Amino acid sequence: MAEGRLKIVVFGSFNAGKSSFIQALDPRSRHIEASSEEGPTTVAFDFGRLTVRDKAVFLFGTPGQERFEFVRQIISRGMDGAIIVVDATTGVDAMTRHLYDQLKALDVPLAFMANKCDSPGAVPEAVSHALPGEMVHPISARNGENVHAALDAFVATLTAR
Ligand SMILES: Nc1nc2c(ncn2[C@@H]2O[C@H](COP(=O)(O)OP(=O)(O)OP(=O)(O)O)[C@@H](O)[C@H]2O)c(=O)[nH]1
Ligand SMILES: [Mg+2]
Repeated sequence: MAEGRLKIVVFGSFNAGKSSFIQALDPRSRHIEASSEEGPTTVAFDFGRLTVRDKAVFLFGTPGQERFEFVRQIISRGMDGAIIVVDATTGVDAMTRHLYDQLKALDVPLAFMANKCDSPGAVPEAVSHALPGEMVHPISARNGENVHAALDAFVATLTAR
């Protein structure tokens, strides 16, 4: 970790809410998107920054579409921690598992966000059950619920290392 700075990279399946999560944490964050049938989709990256526990936290959001593997590889360089955003209305899918396996192999500190908890169809407990032993924080990137507390808890684990 560079002194006083943390690079945290946000991963997750297409449409999980990665860009919305970064937007909720930093309203001035920047996003590079293209239009798709489901609305805007990230084609390069998101960038946000905020201060957490006296650290300058740099948040990089990745594209969720599988074909952007090369973008995820580039953005991942030098990360101090990784967050995987899971859509709690659809649960842990194959792409989430693939990202999880890749990050575990890198041995990078990792936390999960079970997103869309404002939605009546969200089942954050199912996300936790599918990921035994992992930190899973229920959040809503849409209304901002628990996003700052969840990031704060993750940063606490990074700075304690
Ligand atoms: N109900 C609800 N919808 C959400 C929430 N977060 C994101 N969404 C919606 O989910 C869709 C995808 O959100 P994005 O933030 O663009 O997701 P993403 O993971 O960045 O998507 P890609 O970059 O295309 O992989 C949008 O329609 C959002 O409005 C949430 O907390 N609750
Ligand atoms: Mg996005």
